This record gives sequence, structure tokens and C-alpha cells, in this order.
Amino acid sequence: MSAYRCGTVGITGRPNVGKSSLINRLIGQKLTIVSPKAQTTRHLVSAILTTEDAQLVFVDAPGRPPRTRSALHRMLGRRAGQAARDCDVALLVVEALRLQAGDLDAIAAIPAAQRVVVAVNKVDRVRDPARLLPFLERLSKLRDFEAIVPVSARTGKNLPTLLRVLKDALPEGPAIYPTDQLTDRDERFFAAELLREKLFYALGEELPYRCEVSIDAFRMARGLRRVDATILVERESQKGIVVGHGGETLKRVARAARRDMERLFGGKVFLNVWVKVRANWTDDLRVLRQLGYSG
Ligand SMILES: Nc1nc2c(ncn2[C@@H]2O[C@H](COP(=O)(O)OP(=O)(O)OP(=O)(O)O)[C@@H](O)[C@H]2O)c(=O)[nH]1
Ligand SMILES: [Mg+2]
Repeated sequence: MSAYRCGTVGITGRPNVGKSSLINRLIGQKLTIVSPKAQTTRHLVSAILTTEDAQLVFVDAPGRPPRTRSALHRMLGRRAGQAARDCDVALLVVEALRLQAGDLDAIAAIPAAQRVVVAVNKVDRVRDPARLLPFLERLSKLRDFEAIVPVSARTGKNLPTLLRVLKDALPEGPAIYPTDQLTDRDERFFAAELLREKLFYALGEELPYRCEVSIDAFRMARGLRRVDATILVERESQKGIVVGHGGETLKRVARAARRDMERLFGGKVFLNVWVKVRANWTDDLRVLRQLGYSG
């Protein structure tokens, strides 16, 4: 029998290529939030996959923001590169047939000595398979990769191959997390993230980037989780949009978030949500630190 392997897999790639979707599909649980909009992920989240012969610790990370606009963007930019630096193997995610400047930036930010596996995601969208081979060839010239695997987070195509390649690239060693542990984050963190994800779906193009969620209280009482959350926005007018006509938008967002929390936590949740204005929170270092953005 081959030796047990264990290590960290740091995700990198431009925004919206499906990094978080891929992790969720590999783990088989929604641990990291996903949306059709770029820059959904803001935090480093570990998702742990334990199998009979290996433990893989996937570290999800934000895609590299295109421009350095606010203090929040600068922090996200630092996190984008960090996961691929501080890991045993980097997993670069690109979109099939869509190589852009952001992909090249992500590749350039990976240290030369780092092992890199490439997942060419969203192959379910490729209409003409003949175009895939030249694309893979073009990719292979960009850097010395351990492997390039065409996959689909949506259909699950080729994910067993991707897992095998990643396992082979990990060092030998015993599991570092208990075998039933799925993540390094607590329920409080997921409560905030799931609520933030619903804002990405409910609000227009710009507003999700002006919103953040903080959890004011998280208590367990007689089998019920009571969660008090605040959605921060930057302006009074934004608060109006988040609350919506007759409070409809906020109600819808809270209901969807509560359902996801109940699914993830496996129990009933009572969720209270407020909306507060914190002018310029995306540029306020003190507020950003309170929200868990550091460095
Ligand atoms: N068709 C198709 N869509 C996918 C696939 N994987 C992800 N998507 C979609 O791509 C969009 C972005 O997915 P995310 O997982 O949030 O992407 P990300 O790279 O984590 O994005 P950021 O966190 O913003 O950097 C979502 O709408 C997903 O449903 C796939 O294999 N096929
Ligand atoms: Mg993401």
C-alpha cells in the first residue's frame, strides 16, 4: 500500500472562474459561497477532504481584484496570492477557452518553486471539443505544471482525476485534522457568509461590493440557533435598496440565508437581520479589522 499523504492545496485564479464551486463539489458540501458575480470570496476558508489514502486541505481564496480601489481591494489582492504561496501544491483554476490577462497575473504571482496543478473548469460549456486541445497546449507553455486537467465543477466531470493528481503532489504524512472535520471555520463564520451570498443574488451589479455582514450574536438555546446579524452598507440610499419595498428584499434574503444555514448546521435557525450604514467601511481600516480583514 502506498503511504498516506496530507497537505494543503492553495486555490488561485482570476475572479469568477469557479474556484469556490470546484471546492464545494470536491468536498460534497457547500462550504464556501458562490455567485455569478466576480469577487464573491473574501476570506481564506479551509475545506478538508479526508479519504482512505490522503487528507487534502483546500484553501479557498479571493480572485485577484482587477484594480486596487479601496483598502478592502488591497487586502483581497494580498489574500488572492497568499493561498497559492503558503501551500504544498497550488491549484490554478482557469476557464476553458478563456485565457485572460487576469489568468496570466494569477500565474505570475505563483512563486517559481511552487508545484502547480491546473484545473481547466467549465468544460461543460465547450461546444466544440476540438478547440480544447490547442487551448491545453497553449496553457502548458505558460509554466511547468504538474498536470493540466479539464474539469467541470457543475457536472463533476474528471474530478476523480483531478483529486488523484493533487494527492500525488502532496507530501507523505499523517492527517493533520480529525478525519470527520470539514472546515477550519465555525458556524458563526458560515452564518455571515451565507447571508452575504444571498446579497450577491438579490442585489444589482455594484451593491454587493458595498455590503458586508457581521454577526452580533450566535447562541444555541434548546436546540435552536439564534443568530443576530447586521448588514453594513455605505449609504442611506443603499440601505433602502437592501431593505426593499415594504422590507421585501431583506425578508427574502434572510429567508434564503436561514434555509441554507439550517441545511449546513442540521438544525433550526432563528435569524434576525438589521441593516446599518457605516460610511466608507470599504476604506476604513478599523472597521475592516473588526470584520476579520487583517494584513
Ligand atoms: N457552466 C459552469 N459554470 C460554473 C462551473 N463552475 C462554476 N460555475 C459558475 O461560475 C460562477 C462563479 O463561480 P464561483 O465558484 O463563485 O467562482 P470563484 O472563482 O470562486 O469566484 P470569486 O470568489 O469571485 O473569485 C457561478 O455562477 C458558478 O455557478 C462549471 O463547471 N460550469
Ligand atoms: Mg470564490
